[in-house]
Amino acid sequence: MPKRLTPEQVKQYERDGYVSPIRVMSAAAAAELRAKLEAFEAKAGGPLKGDLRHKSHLLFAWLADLVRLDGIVDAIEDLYGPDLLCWTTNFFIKEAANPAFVSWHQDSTYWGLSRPDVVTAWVALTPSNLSNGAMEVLPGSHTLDQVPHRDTFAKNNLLTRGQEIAVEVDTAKAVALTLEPGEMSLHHVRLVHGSPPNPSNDRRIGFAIRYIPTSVRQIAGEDSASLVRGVDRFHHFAPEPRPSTDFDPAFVALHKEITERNARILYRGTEVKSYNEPKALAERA
Ligand SMILES: O=C(O)CCC(=O)C(=O)O
Repeated sequence: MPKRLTPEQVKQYERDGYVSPIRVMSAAAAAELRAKLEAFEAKAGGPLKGDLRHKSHLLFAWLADLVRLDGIVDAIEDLYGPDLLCWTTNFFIKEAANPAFVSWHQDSTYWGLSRPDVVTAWVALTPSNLSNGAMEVLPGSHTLDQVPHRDTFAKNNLLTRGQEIAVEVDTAKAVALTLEPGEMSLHHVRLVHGSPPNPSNDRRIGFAIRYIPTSVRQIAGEDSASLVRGVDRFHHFAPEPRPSTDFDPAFVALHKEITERNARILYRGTEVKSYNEPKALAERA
């Protein structure tokens, strides 16, 4: 018996490559998380940038809690079993009235993971809908193998390399995953997805948490991950500690080291060496 998903939702994930929406916290709790992010941004003098958007659960204790939230991890366990790592996290923030977008892509393209047993929990901290650039998916496209992508490094593309699918996709079949604050969608690493810009007068904030079973390996370099449930009998990833306060200096140093190593995997074969380089920042600004 699944812990969090219904048997129909498990079947839907297998058939369509996604499940949405799933409530994981109240709207008020999501608003509190948004307030914590924006309190940090107010102090920092602007939107979260560069490497701070990646593996942010190693910097903010409240995100370390979020990646371990039972309401999320129980659903992941229903799909991939009891031994689970959070491989990475990424903020997808679209500012109000901003051209930032996400091109059609498969997540698996540059991640270097040994098998496509990887699921993203995309947690909405604001509404995400047709008026502010909600994520759209092509149902069933996760059953495709890895398809070719081309790197565009387009300025307003929120993806690391501005990568886009280099084959025809039938966007007429796309489904928008509309979410209220405190809801999440789940999507498979091979599912073709993307999202248009946000023309609305408020930000659209999503926090993408990438989970893998402990048996998955990294084949493109050294890597680390956070055990969020069960036991790691494989030790394919260096274990990451859990911060108990925000911006603990030891964690700031560790996060820098880990995101630099991570960027070397994601940007391999290009000139870019870090999320903080001008080329990488241009895409994320
Ligand atoms: O936030 C978006 O609109 C797209 C997110 C995405 O591509 C992902 O989570 O893999």
